[in-house]
Amino acid sequence: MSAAGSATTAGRYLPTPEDRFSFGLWTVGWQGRDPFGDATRPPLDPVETVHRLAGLGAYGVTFHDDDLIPSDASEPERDRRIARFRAALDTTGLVVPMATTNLFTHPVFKDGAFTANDRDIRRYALRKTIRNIDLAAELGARVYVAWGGREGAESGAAKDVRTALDRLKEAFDLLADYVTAQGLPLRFALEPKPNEPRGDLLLPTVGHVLAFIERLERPALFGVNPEVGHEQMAGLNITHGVAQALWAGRLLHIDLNSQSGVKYDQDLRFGAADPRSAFWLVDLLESAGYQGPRHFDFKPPRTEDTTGVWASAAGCMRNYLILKDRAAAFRADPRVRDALRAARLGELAVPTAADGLEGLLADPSAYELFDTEAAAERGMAFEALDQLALDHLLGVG
Ligand SMILES: [Mn+2]
Repeated sequence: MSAAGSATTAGRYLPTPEDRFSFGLWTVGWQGRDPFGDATRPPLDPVETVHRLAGLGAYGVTFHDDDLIPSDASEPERDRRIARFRAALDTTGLVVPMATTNLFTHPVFKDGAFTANDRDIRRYALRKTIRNIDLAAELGARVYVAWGGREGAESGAAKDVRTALDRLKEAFDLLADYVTAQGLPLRFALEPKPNEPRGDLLLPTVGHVLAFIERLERPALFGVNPEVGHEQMAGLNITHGVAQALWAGRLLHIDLNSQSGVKYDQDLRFGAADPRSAFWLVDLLESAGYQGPRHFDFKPPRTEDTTGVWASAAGCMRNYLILKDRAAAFRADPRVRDALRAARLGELAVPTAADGLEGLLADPSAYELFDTEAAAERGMAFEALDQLALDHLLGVG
């Protein structure tokens, strides 16, 4: 390929605000501190982050309360920091689609926040959350994410899980009462994670969150915020989890990153470690007409300096756009349409018994005359279909 050709190809994958890419302040702002090593990078000013993200083509920025305002800041200091942040948003046109609360860093939350055994800590956690909900709404956020980073346990008797779920329900019912009473246009997206930092976390997977929401007093105000790596840490298929959230009408937000298998939470840049899984996820989000932000919750590895941080952020968006392009080419390929037909995807869309239970019971072809041996002999033709997907993913479709 000529140099001009490469430049043209690169230009095709330049993000714009219409792509609805957003980043958390804590992602590019991660200083590389891990359980074994100190920070490798200096702190990033949130105002600089807003300008850099806008320059890269992002449309949104998100934050935990403590990312923007240190928890020990005075009132005037808090106001000053919010004013600077707001001015940067106004200058760049970046929006705040989502905000969240840090209920995990301060030692006070070592046994959890909404499910801490200590009642005073639970009350403080609720007030801290409500204070940031007010700021989130002021800045125009429509989604409030809740990740219970410390809601869990390392040992069996330390947490009565059924009672802890009562307290978790109580907390979210109170928060839903608050936004309803204040008339705030916010909905809550609960974020599952199986473990880390606690040995085991409550609401470990998308499925647990979907079931939990059904027990809340105002379920219409709740949905899920799946994170790619969190489902993969549990060995689960993220695309299937997101599909079930969409099916339930509860995909309010999504955290895109990547992970290489069942291990610690890697938070690699989107598409980096698991491009095949990322391909199917992008294919799903785009074909399902998901309208929410494409939010990157990743951590540029601590090997990177500040230049590497922005290369990593740009890579998240570039990989999404490449995969979107590859998925669209896959769906448009006439060979794929034939392969989908051969794999009988259309038949899955036909109700199994539109003739009703009576029709099913009266139909001898459904049982008495059904040739199980002949049906068992039919090949499903999935391999040819999957190879076409892989060809498109690898750019030779
Ligand atoms: Mn993560």
